[in-house]
Amino acid sequence: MVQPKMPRCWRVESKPHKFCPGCGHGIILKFLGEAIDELGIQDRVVFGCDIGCSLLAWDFFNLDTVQTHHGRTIPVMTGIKRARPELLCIAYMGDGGGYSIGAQHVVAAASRNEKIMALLANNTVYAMTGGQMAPTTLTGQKTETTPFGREPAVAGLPLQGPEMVAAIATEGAYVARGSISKPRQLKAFLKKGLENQIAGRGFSFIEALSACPTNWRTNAKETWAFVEDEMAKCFKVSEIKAPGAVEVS
Ligand SMILES: Cc1ncc(C[n+]2csc(CCOP(=O)(O)OP(=O)(O)O)c2C)c(N)n1
Ligand code: SF4
Repeated sequence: MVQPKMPRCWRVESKPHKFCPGCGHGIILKFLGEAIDELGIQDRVVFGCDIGCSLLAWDFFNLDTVQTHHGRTIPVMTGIKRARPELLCIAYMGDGGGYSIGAQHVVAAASRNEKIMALLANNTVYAMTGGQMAPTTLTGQKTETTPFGREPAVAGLPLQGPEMVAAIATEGAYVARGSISKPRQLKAFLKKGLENQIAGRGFSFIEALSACPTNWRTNAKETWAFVEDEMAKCFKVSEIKAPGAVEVS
C-alpha cells in the first residue's frame, strides 16, 4: 500500500538570543536547532527549558516550548512523553538544575529508561544567580561561594554526570558528553540522542561543556582556554554509552 506523503516540516527559526556575549547556551542551542532541522522532526518536538540561564530560551525557537520550575524539566517532559508518545521531548537545563536541585529526576529518568532526551549545559557554576559553586565546579576553581577555590575535602570532587547516568541507565540508553569547542561532534551526539528517541529505545542524556564568561570573568581567549583545557581535562568529551555497545570512545 502506498503510504501518504508526510507534510513537509518547517525550518526551526530562532530570534537573536538573549544570552551574554560569548555564552555557551547560544552555541548549544544553535546546534540543537540544526540537528532538529536535519532530522526534519520540527513538528514533533516539544522543548522544555529549566530555570537558570537556559530559561532565556523559552521563546528562542518556533517549537512548542514549556518553561518549568528549577530542576523539574525532566519530569515535565516525561509526563508529556508518556501522555503523547509520538512527540519528541527535549529537556534542556544547566548543571545546577540537572545535578543539584533536579538530580533525583536525572537518576529516576535514567533508571526508568524514560524515552526522552535530556540536554545539560555544564558551565561549572550557577550562572543566573551570580556564579555560585555548582556540582561541576572544578577543583580549585574560584566562584562566589568558593572565593579560595573549590576544596575537595569540603565540597567533594566535580560531579561526573554522564558517567553516573551511564552506570544507572539500562540497554537502549544513549549517553555522551560533547563540548561547544567541538561543535560538529556535539551536533552528531545531539542527532544520535534524538534518533535514539525516534527509535523509542530509551533515555538519551547529553552533557555539553559550556561557557559562562560573565561569571568566570574571562575574556574571549581565557574563556576558550578554560573550556578546551581546564574543563576537558576534568570531563572526558566522548560517547559514553550507546545502544548495543557497552563503552564507546
Ligand atoms: C526552586 C528554586 N530554587 C532556587 C532557585 C534559584 N535559582 C535560579 S537559577 C539558579 C541556578 C541556575 O544554575 P544552573 O542550573 O547551573 O543554570 P545556569 O544559570 O548556569 O545556566 C538558582 C539556584 C529557583 N529559581 N527555584
Ligand atoms: S550569565 Fe553566563 S550562562 Fe548566563 S547568559 Fe550570561 S554568560 Fe550565559
